[in-house]
Amino acid sequence: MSAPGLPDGAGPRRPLGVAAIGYAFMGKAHSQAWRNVGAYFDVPAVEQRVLVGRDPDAVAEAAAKYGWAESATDWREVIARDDVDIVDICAPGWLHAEIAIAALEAGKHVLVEKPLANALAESEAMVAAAVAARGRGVQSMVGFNYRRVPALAFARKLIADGRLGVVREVRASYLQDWLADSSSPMTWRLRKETAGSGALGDIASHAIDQVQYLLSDTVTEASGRLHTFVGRRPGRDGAEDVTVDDAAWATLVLSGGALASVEASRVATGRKNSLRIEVYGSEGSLAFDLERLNELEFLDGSGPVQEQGFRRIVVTEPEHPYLEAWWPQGHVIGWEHTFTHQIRDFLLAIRDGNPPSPSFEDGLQVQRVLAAIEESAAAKSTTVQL
Ligand code: SOE
Repeated sequence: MSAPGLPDGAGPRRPLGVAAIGYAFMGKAHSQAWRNVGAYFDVPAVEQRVLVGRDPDAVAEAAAKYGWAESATDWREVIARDDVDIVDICAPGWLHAEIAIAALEAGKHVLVEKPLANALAESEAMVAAAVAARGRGVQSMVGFNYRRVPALAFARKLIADGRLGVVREVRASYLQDWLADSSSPMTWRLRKETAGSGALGDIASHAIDQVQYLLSDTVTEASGRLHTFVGRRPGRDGAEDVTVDDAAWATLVLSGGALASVEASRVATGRKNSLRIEVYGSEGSLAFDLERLNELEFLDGSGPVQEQGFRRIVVTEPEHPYLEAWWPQGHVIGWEHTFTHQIRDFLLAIRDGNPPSPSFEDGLQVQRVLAAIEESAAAKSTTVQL
């Protein structure tokens, strides 16, 4: 029998065994993707073998609900199992490095939720483990799922095809309001030791990844500002200090000469999940908002000027990225589909023996930008070269 998930050798493949670590919001989102991917896309067969979490009863309940054959509480035992080929890490960021490195060393393909880790040194160690594992045919990927929004994948193609000419400016903002209420309680996402940072690592990371992804370019300079508006929130034993930012702003310079502004907030009252991206080029422009994820605004500057203007493309045609697998043309998809697309691409990369994208190196590059913004914010008004 050939190795699971690797290109065919002598015999038939067995399904790839998957373990997911974490069963909260992201574990739930990834679980539905593992459950659905084979029904819609032509990918290697997978089996949802085991879901891992700390609370035995809660993880058993989640496993039964989300389609996992079993549950477990010890991730170390799980990554040692011969019937586990893929480890999907949906646990909070402070656990990413330890689990990912151990899983890669055990020869398991690894998908890890964004951001890659909470600290730069951890991310560097993860990249070293990923590079060593890649040499043994073991793949790794970081889950920036918005790369798999069809409209954004299509936007990248339009930019790569030169339809915007030379890209000069990008405005990227990711605004949410789930922390706008000052009485919202503490969570692990508001403590530096568990989350690393606030809006910066949680959602500015998506915006920064998009800027680099859409332009196929790299940030080389950053200056930034971080702010916490609600310094104390109700905790288990009374009011507790919030130790991360509520909002983050940055200006970035890309190696190709474009400038980008990035703004992220989890206290932007009224904005629910608005990842908004505008790209301005010498010959055209694009605009996208995640709250309307099936749409892309495109201005094609090649026609007569009196006929120009942004037009709304409804990105629901089978010719658009990922969409031929879903519904007849014109039928919209949702946020959860991006995770299914992500797993589709991960499985095809494993099947073909190709490194998936975004790689841990791409994740590290985002971490470098986050660290530069933090450094600049701490120094108040310094521009940091990457
Ligand atoms: C919370 O802000 C959050 O769930 C992020 O952690 C996700 O990455 C983002 O996709 C949606 O918002």
